[in-house]
Amino acid sequence: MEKTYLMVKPDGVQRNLIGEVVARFEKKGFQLVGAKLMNIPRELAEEHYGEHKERPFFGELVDFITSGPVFAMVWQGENVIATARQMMGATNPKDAAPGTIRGEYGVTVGKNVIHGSDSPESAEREIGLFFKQEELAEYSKLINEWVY
Ligand code: RTP
Ligand code: MG
Repeated sequence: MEKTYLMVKPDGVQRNLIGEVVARFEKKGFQLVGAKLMNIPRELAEEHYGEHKERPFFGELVDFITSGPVFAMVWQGENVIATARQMMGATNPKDAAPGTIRGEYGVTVGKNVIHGSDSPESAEREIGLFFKQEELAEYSKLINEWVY
């Protein structure tokens, strides 16, 4: 089953939005397979956002993501990578459709509440950066026939 890495960013944690975010993905029909509240070490943050290393906002991005706890999660389900990105909304909350997480809860691009992997390759990479294999749960019944 396809898996993705999602993370409530420090702004979302401080604003008590963990429950709202988790509820949306649960209600959608996806399965939570891993989760933890953690502070991201600077090195891990730089690696996670490595694709943005040359961008002018890289320093600020790393400062922000390490500024407080994040809620790191792995979710699984059919097309979960692309669907989660749709549920998150556009990167800049000012462009994010109403009803999406960023559209409902964010205002500025720097504090946009949630991160989600953008491709199968980044999902695999990011899950590996944040979780050990033994931290990911396995469901005895992978397919819920009321969803699929
Ligand atoms: P994310 O990686 O956090 O899920 O967000 P994303 O794919 O929608 O956007 P991405 O292009 O990967 O950018 C990563 C994060 O960098 C911040 N950003 N700031 N100041 C700026 O112009 C700017 N542009 C991007 C955002 O917080 C974005 O989520
Ligand atoms: Mg991204």
